[in-house]
Amino acid sequence: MNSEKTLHVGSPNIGELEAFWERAQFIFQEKWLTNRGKLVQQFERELAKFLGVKHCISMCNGTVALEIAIRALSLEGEVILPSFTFIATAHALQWQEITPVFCDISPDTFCIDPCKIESLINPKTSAIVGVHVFSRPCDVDALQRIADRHGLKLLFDAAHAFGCSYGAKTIGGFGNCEVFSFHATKFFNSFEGGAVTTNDDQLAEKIRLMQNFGFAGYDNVVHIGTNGKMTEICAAMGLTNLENIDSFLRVNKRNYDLYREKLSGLKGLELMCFDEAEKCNWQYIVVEVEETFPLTRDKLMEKLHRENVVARRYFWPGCHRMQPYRSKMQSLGQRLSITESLSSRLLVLPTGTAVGPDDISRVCRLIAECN
Ligand code: T4K
Repeated sequence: MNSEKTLHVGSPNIGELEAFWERAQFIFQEKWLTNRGKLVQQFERELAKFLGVKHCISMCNGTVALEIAIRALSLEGEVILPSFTFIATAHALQWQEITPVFCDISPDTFCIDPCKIESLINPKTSAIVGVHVFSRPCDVDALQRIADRHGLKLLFDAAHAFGCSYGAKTIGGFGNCEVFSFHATKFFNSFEGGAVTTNDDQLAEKIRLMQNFGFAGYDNVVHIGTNGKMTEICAAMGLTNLENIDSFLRVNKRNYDLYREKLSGLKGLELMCFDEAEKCNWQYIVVEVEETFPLTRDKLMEKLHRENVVARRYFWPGCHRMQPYRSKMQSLGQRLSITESLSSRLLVLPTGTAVGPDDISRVCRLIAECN
């Protein structure tokens, strides 16, 4: 067994623990653990400010945030989304008996390809869900134009894009609403957590009610709802990590630059690039393993795993080839060629504050040995 330190893709970014312990003490002093406590309220205010959006409604996780947003927008029938995403995006729709209609992605952004959407629209279509994959934004303007032309709702899954921008505007205020995940593995985490952000007052009000069983006051239920609440300890973690966001960013950028330097010149291996004019969280180190590389992507991953480098092949094989959705796609006879090709060639490498320069040298040395 290899004794070298295990390196993970999703090792959490954790801020100053002193500040976290202080907040934890405050929670126990107040004896207020959940149900819109003071820390959750502060968390929502600070996040809305950070994201430059009017409303931020915190949630227990990103999946429930998606489910509530979908419900609050009254989506039904069919919804168009990329297959190249974490399975939660598709499940959040199917869970509510809405049919996910998978669309191919653009090879330039790895996000839903606006040119391929309109042929999928029919009278049953109620919305488009764009996913800002690996910190890079969707073509928001093109998606909005299509949504407007066909009278469709537009929702963004922004789980990967906290602190990123589109057209120099921070992601969070686009479409009807955007949904974040603050899972441990995300750039910005609150252990588990999520949020829906929007500039629409009425939608925000509805989402807030739905997140807390529809309660408006102690005994007054005015809406159907569920339990999507964030706890105080999660807000404590979120507030602490928000204070440390700049240092997370610095480490991620340093790591990205090191990977770029050490992987440059390797034949058949392409590091995913970012638009330097946009804000980016640099949380994803994604390499494309081309046919000219001596190992296949899967063989390279196996080699790295044997050496305790837990690289991940997100989002292989694509939601449309996962068991719950596969048979439906087969019956439609549809293929998503870019999704299928990219998902068989992309590999995500470890980064984040738990990964230092020596670790990156080790990962790159292992990759270079194959070349
Ligand atoms: N939309 C998108 C586009 C998403 O990517 C996600 C979640 C969602 C929606 C849903 O949001 P949430 O409901 O999760 O808030 C992980 C995460 O669990 C998931 O949150 C994330 N996307 C997805 C991309 O990655 P897995 O099944 O790959 O997790 P797991 O346990 O294999 O962990 C990933 C790596 O992180 C491992 O190598 C171990 C490491 N790790 C993990 C945890 C939890 C750590 O080092 N420390 C930790 O505490 O899904």
